Amino acid sequence: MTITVILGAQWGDEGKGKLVDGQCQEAQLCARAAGGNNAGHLVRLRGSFHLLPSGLINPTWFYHSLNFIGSGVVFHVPSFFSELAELEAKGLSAVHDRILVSDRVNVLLDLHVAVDGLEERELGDAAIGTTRRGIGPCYQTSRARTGIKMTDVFYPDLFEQKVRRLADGYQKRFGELFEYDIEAELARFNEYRETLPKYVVDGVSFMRSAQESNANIVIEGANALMLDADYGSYPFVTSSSTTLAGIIGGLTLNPKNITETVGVVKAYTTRVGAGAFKTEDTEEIGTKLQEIGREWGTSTRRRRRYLVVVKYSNSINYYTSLNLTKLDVLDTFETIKIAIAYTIGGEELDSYPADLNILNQAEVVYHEMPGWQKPTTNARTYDDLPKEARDYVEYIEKFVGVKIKYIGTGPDRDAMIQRP
Ligand code: 2SA
Ligand code: MG
Repeated sequence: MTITVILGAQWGDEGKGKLVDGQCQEAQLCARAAGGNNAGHLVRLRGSFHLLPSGLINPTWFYHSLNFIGSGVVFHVPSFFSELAELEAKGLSAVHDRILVSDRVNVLLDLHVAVDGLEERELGDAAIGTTRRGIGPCYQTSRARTGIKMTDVFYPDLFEQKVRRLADGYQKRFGELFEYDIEAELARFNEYRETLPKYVVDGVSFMRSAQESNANIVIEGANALMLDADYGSYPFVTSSSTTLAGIIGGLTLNPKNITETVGVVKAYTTRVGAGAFKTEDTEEIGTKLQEIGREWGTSTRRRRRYLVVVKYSNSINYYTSLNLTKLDVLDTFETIKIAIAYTIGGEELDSYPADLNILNQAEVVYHEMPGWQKPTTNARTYDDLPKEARDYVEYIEKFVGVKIKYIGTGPDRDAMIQRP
């Protein structure tokens, strides 16, 4: 049995999907632990999916594998069904038989989606830049103990009472701005009450059996460490726990069973949404990274610095290995500039600071390395890489103190170097 946990080590969009995809080929179970339909994978089949685990989406050749949405996830039922329908429309069969959902998930209502937009609006200039999918409000009601759990759905009166209570509260808070069709939502759940049971299982028992059954399990982290509600660049974070701890809790894993925790690190850094980004590069280099790196998201911001963040993220997740992605994006750069420390008045900060004001004052210390200026696209073995590229890889390994086991060298599924 193996459990491989795959986590984004920066602000998301590191390209976790490819590793998850590869690892799933040997797995019997692919699971998600936290977050909701704000996670994302853009796949070969040319769809974009946000809630379903990748094991269900990508491969056409491991129909035998099961997929599981764990208790820590906030679960938007319409997205669940529409993503399943989209997969079927693309010709994937048996998707309905290969996906299960924990009975302990919090149900993300359209009510939460409405509130997400209003809260962002309320924040004005200080808006978080959320995905507006209701993630924050759903985790809020969960922690306020007023949320809707999956089990509530099956008690129509209780369900209605809880939804009405929530809606009344938001109506008071937002007045006319709160545009929410409660009757339509309640009516949809009359349908879901019939269609959902097939997928819902006791999440704790399910994970216990899975771990006792000798299965190979791949766990797909959602979002990334720097978006973690406690350790990320607060308040510009998501509302879930995106750490290894969130994975263990969201899925009830026996920590001793975890065989590998892979941190996925992009060869350069980007983020979407708001938040302190002092050395963001909007000039030539940033633009070039964005173009070559196919960072198409209109709101994607790009930067070069990152090693301080990766080291910090390793102090939280204790990766057993790293996956460096999109190395080929750096192929044409003359020099590679890596942020290795923050200083204030010449004194080095220990780590990524909790206080973003301190971060704003800090100066960034860069380490410069010569670029390789040769194509690495489609390199398949470590020795295929130019010496300068290997030096870069080894510099990161030494700095972070974790082995880079996987190196992504292009968009193709097999454009990945795996080191022993
Ligand atoms: P939210 O909606 O409350 O979770 O937003 C809060 C902050 O978290 C950021 N955020 C993300 N940033 C990058 N990628 C995200 N998800 C997908 C991905 C994107 C997709 O992993 O690729 O589905 O295409 C993601 N989710 C949340 C957001 O920008 C806010 O800063
Ligand atoms: Mg994305």
